[in-house]
Amino acid sequence: MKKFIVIPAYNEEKVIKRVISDLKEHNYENIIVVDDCSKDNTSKIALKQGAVVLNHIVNRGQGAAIKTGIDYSLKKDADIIITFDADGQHRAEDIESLIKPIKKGEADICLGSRFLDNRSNVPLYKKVVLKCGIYVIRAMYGIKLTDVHNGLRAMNRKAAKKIEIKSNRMEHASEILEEIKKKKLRYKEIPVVIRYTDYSKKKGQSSWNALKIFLKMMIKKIVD
Ligand SMILES: Nc1nc2c(ncn2[C@@H]2O[C@H](COP(=O)(O)OP(=O)(O)OP(=O)(O)O)[C@@H](O)[C@H]2O)c(=O)[nH]1
Ligand SMILES: [Mg+2]
Repeated sequence: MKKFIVIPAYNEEKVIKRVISDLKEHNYENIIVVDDCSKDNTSKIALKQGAVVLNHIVNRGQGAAIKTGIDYSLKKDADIIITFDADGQHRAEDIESLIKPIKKGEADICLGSRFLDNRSNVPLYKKVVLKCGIYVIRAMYGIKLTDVHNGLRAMNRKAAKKIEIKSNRMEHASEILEEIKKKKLRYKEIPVVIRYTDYSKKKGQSSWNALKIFLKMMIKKIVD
């Protein structure tokens, strides 16, 4: 089965080399970095590491970057597409268990969860926001999950074709969940480790941003 790893990236020159080499060490070949008009050397380093680099000419957001990467992978006949963050928070070693149910034909999409076990050292403020998100998603879409904003996920070709990502920015994560429900895709949560480093904590989303994502989502739901 042809596996493609889609990595949305924005200003990740400090860690992108390690992220790509970790994937290569685990024998993943089709590594697609979608550089969203980074101001640093992310593209250059990713290219040097042997990734395919797709460039947005303006910054469009993580959702738009994932869509670009998925469209490209489908054109290249991908059977399984994995979305993987560029900031070093995801582990290549988790991909094998993530894609297992897809390979066996038991799921169309597998979602990584950091809350199915205690291996991820999630900061308290993140935990609170993410746990609240669980109830929001349950109430809005009727989907019961333990982790609703995890960038590590894998989907088969059918799911990748059916899921429409219209939100350019971070709201795409909940949009994907809404699409799972709407398009009646078979989904499964798989335990994964999310690494919290000083770098990722400094660079990642603030609680305020997370709150804004949920507010935007609710507005979208009301307007739709
Ligand atoms: N293409 C693109 N990627 C982005 C953008 N913003 C962030 N990213 C990438 O998306 C991934 C996740 O971004 P984060 O800001 O860490 O978001 P997060 O992991 O959901 O939040 P944290 O748990 O706080 O780290 C990283 O690989 C970033 O480089 C953007 O505007 N465009
Ligand atoms: Mg992050």
